Formats: sequence, structure tokens, C-alpha cells
Amino acid sequence: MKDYDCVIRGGRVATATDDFPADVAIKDGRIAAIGFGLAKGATEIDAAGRLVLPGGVDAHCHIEQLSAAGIMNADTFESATASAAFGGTTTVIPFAAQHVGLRLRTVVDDYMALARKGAIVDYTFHMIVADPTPATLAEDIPALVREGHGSIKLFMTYDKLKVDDEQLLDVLLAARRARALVCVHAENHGMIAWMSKRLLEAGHTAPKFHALSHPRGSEAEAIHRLIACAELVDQPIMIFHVSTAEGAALIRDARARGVKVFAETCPQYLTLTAGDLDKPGSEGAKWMCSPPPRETCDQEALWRALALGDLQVISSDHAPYAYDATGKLMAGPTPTFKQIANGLPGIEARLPLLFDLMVSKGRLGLGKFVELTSTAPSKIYNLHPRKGSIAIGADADVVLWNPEVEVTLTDAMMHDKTGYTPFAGRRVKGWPQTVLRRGEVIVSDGTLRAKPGSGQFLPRGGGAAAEPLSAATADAVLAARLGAALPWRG
Ligand code: DUC
Ligand code: ZN
Ligand code: ZN
Repeated sequence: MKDYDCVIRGGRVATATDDFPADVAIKDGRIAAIGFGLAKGATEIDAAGRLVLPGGVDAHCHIEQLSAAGIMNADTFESATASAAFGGTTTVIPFAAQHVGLRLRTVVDDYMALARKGAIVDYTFHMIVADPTPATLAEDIPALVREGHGSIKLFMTYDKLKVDDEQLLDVLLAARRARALVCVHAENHGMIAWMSKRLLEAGHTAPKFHALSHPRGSEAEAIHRLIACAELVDQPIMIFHVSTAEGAALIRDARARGVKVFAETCPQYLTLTAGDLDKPGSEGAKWMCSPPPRETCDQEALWRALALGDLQVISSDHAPYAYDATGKLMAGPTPTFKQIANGLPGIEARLPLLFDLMVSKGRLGLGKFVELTSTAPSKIYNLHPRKGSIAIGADADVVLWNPEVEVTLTDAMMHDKTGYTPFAGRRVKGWPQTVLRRGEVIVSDGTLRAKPGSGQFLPRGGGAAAEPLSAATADAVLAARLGAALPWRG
């Protein structure tokens, strides 16, 4: 019998911190040895000329999710996770999305069943809380976190999903007690509704006006308010899809004050602008996401924030809506921007786009690429050390990148079911050619080799990221002086 199930030989291994030539041996789905002269494996993979990187962790993607407006994602767990695998991602964190009136426990059970049937890569969930009833807060959140659902997502906008400030505080407190991380879509609902109404009244209905209807200040205002609420109850938060320079600056200030705030951006905010929505007819709908792409100066500010560590993660926010009557054009061929589902596909393009920008073009470099797309999300979401690195004992989620090959992205080459990519036409250098998940080759030679349902659920608590600071804030000191009860303590 061979010592190892598989040995990947002759490649250059890179982690968030190191970059060195080595062979990688795999046994029982885990990395068993890293070095030279390793014994032969039952299978051998020649990695000469390849970079050997940990599989990507996409910590924000919408899969098989029904929107509050009743529009279904184009992807199933099978198609989205196949697409993820082709793009070098081996772990995903999609959503179990509660709508008002639904019991959170039932919602989570339903999404777990869908993933169990279809997922090809490993997965865990964020629980979207849209209806923070006493049962949700006092029963479902604590029990579900104990069962391995260690993060919650809240919306500050969208008619049927948004929580008001009191509900936001209620959920932050429930999460604090359960030790779950709270992720938030932070945009000011009133500003968006007000702008949308006036734009539509003036006849400005085309997709490009979506960008104007989400003023940049709506993000900054909501981030500011969110951070103030999180600080009040001393609850760690993750701010999703930061799109503006002002938003990034607020996060920097809060972190400098010692508030426990994590933040994410997405490839669309680093590569697209509001101008991309300006297309003939309804075509711009394919570039419509919320928050919208901004300006090139925002892209520069986001890159700086990533370099400085103010933003720690780059996720896809894959939200696939087909460009037809089942998705973007559900309200007809010429919908107003307000009738178009928000979201764009990106689960497959995320890593090739970022590899090209960060490694091939040299922006921040290879270590930071691995950190932002794999290691940091796995640490923040408590999947480390199992995921997010090439290390002994870690799951053998390994991607062999060809750093030399050049590819032009097209709609047809994507494996998700959206039917288009907003990144079509971009030429990227570097491609994830061979993908292993727990030691099994799931993509090679452009072919998917794993079965739907072979992805595993990754139970996790909130972990270190969700631990409150328990700092003596000025509010807490005053409350103690007054002998007041401290709802946010203990
Ligand atoms: N905006 C969201 O709030 N969710 C899904 C995708 C998007 O663009
Ligand atoms: Zn969002
Ligand atoms: Zn999203």
C-alpha cells in the first residue's frame, strides 16, 4: 500500500504568508506532508510550472435563493457550485434566507436539504433574518448557532427584508448572546426609496438610473449607523460589499477606535463603474447590483483599504438572475430599474479576475490574493485551519494555477445558469486548471469530475471573530455609575 493517496509534485506552493517550491502529499482527504522526496502516492499529479494554492473560499454568494420579490436565482446548488469549482473555489457560504412570516428553523432545514442534494463543493450558511420575532431571537438563533450556523445576515434596505434600528439592535444582542457574527447589507432605505420615486416620476427609468437611486451617501450613512449600533451592544460585525471610498473610510476609523468591524468588497466594485449600466435598452440590467458599481476613484480607495487591512475579504456576491422573464425581465422586456432584480453572477470569475489583477498585473501580489480570497474568509468565518491554507492537517482543497495562460472571459464559458457574465470581454492571465476538494480531483482538463451532493456541510460556531471585545465603553461606564441594568453585557 502506498503511503499517500496522492502527491502533487514540482509546483510552487503559496499561502497567505509563504511562497516556496514543494511537493504536497494527501492522505484521507487531508494534507499529510509538504516537502521534497516524499514517498510515492497512489496517484501523482505533475505540477511543474504551476502555482499550488489553497482552494478559494467564497464567503458571500446567493444560491437557489428566492428573493423577497418572488424571483428565483438562476442557479441550483449543483450549477452554482460546479461554477465555483471551475473558478477555483472549493468552499462557499450562501444564505438560508428567511422571509417575513417564516420560521428560521424551517428555512435553514430547507436550504440544508437543497445543498445536501446538489452541492459539489463544501458549504456552510449565513442565516438571513428578516423577521426578528421573539421566537427567532430567543429560540431559533441560539439553537441554530449551536448546531453550526455561526453567522447571521441582516438587510438595512429592501422593502420586505429590512430591519429598523430597534430590530437591528435586537438581533445584534441575540447574536452577542449566541456568539454569532452579524453580517450586514448597509444602505439607507429611505434615501434609496426617495431617490427612486423622484427618478421614476421624472421618467428616468432605464437601468443606468439604478446607480443614481443608490446615492453614495446612502452607504456611508448606513455604515455609520450600523457601527454605532454594533458599538452600543459590543457585537462584532461584518459589513458586506463595501462600494465607496466614504464607506471604507468609516470602517477604517471604527477599527482604529478599536471597534470589532470586519468588511468585504467584491470584484464588481474593483472592476466596474456606474458607467457600465449605461447600455442600450434594458441590457444594463446585467450590471445592476446593490450597492451599484461606483467610480474609478472608489476602486482606488477600495484597493487601498484592502492593502491596509481595513477590508479583509473579497467575495463574489454571486446573485444570478437570468436575462429573461424568469429573472431580470420578469416585469417585461422594458422594466423600470425598480422592477429589475438586483444582483450579478460572479462565483466563477471571482478568482481569475483577481488573480489577473493581483498576481499577473502585480497589484498587492500573490500572498495578499490568497489571503483575501481564501485564508481571511476561512479565519473570519471560523473554518480555519480546516480550510484556507496549504498546511499539514488541513483539508486538501488545492488549486493548481497555470500563471501563464491567457483567457478572454465570455458568457458561454461560464458554468452557472445565468447565461451571461458582466465581465465578458475581459482578458485575464492565469487560470485554475486543476481543482482538488478534500483530495479528490473535481475539475481537470476543463471537465467536472464530482457528483452533485458530494460537497459537505461545514458546521461552525461564530469563533474568535464573533467574540465580543467586552471593552468598557463610555456608555457602559455611565450605566455602571447609574447602577442601570446592562442589556448588552453578559
Ligand atoms: N444585492 C443584494 O442586496 N443582494 C444580492 C445581490 C445584490 O446585488
Ligand atoms: Zn447585500
Ligand atoms: Zn448579497
